Amino acid sequence: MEAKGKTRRALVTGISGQDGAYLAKHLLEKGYEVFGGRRRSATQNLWRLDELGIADRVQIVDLELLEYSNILDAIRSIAPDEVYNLASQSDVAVSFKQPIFTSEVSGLGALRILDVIRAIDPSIRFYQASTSEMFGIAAETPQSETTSFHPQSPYGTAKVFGHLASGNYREAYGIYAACGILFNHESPLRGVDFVTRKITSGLAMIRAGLVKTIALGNLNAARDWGHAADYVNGIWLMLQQDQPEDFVLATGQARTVRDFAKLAAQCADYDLEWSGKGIGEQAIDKQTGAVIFRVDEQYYRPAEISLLVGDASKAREKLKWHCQFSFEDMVLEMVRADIDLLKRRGRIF
Ligand code: NAP
Ligand code: F7E
Repeated sequence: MEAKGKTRRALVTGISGQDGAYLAKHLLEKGYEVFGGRRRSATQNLWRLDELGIADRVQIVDLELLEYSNILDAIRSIAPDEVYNLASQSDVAVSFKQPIFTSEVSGLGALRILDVIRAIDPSIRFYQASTSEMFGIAAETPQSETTSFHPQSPYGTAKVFGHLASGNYREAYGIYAACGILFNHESPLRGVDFVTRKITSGLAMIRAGLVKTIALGNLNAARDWGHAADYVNGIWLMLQQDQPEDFVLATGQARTVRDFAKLAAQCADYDLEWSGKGIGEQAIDKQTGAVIFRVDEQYYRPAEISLLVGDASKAREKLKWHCQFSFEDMVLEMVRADIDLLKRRGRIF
């Protein structure tokens, strides 16, 4: 809902992350005044805003999700119309090593914001970044807004908490809280530890002679991979409805990690020969005999989800949301962007 005669203000937590950057750009294009919440860090980590050319248009504010008083001060001073909670310890593998920290940030962090909104201005609209990881060992395929949750990681369980807390504040206090249950979405701005960017950045580094091989975990895991630039439009649309509701955003198509690696290698002009199974699987460059991909057990997880694929019918019908990028376009863009990034800036980040 647009406040008449007034520039709308949005606070985006997790501004230094992939989605924070794309959403900030989207909101600026919609005419918002954008405030980006960033936790304190000794190093400058706003390179994604630079890459999108918006670094000087986003107002950066201190925002640590572990600190209630910090959230209170930020929201009180900004007086936003909309808060998009994208901040999270979002790495599933890391969540097994840091389960308490992950739950504090990715679970309780959402509740801290909700409670600040309840206390100071319940008319502020709130978006919570929920995830397909909540489905875990899924009760049905594809997964929709009505599929039950069975998470397989501390990250997934923390996100279930944030999701349920948002629903509770919606029902108990009438707060406009909407959760986007987003399936994996990628881009050239994806963190390098996630498998897609690990592959595309790894290929760029192999081409530049900086590394020899990319070691991966479970190549059979299948995910529903979309493009982050498409998904932030869906996120924004969720806060523009008459009533707050939860929505799945997904492409409806699943591919394995191996499928992604094969296509990315093709985009980087490698002709690979795959052989072996399980831990012995590898892919060799037919031209040089060099091992480009191999499997390493250290990247297996204590609990894995073999397949996640989403049904975004509700978002397509109610939000009129749709994807512009195909899977093939996205993989090509990511490979080209990493090759270009290495040339321009001399390193991958
Ligand atoms: P991301 O790139 O990992 O960004 C996470 C952001 O959260 C970073 O800005 C990070 O700051 C910030 N953050 C971490 N801990 C914090 C804390 N204690 N206080 C304040 N900020 C903190 O994640 P993303 O891919 O953009 O995803 C955005 C959101 O959507 C996340 O909540 C994620 O869990 C969720 N999600 C993502 C996907 C996906 O496929 N990308 C799918 C479903 C849901 P630093 O830069 O300082 O680390
Ligand atoms: O793993 C497998 C891995 O780390 C995808 C986050 O944004 O999306 C993301 O979580 C699959 C898994 O993403 C490697 O085991 C194989 O099955 O890229 P990922 P994720 O765990 O799906 C969801 C929706 C979120 O909400 C999260 O925040 O790939 N895999 N080999 C590997 N994964 C990694 N990272 N590294 C490997 O070497």
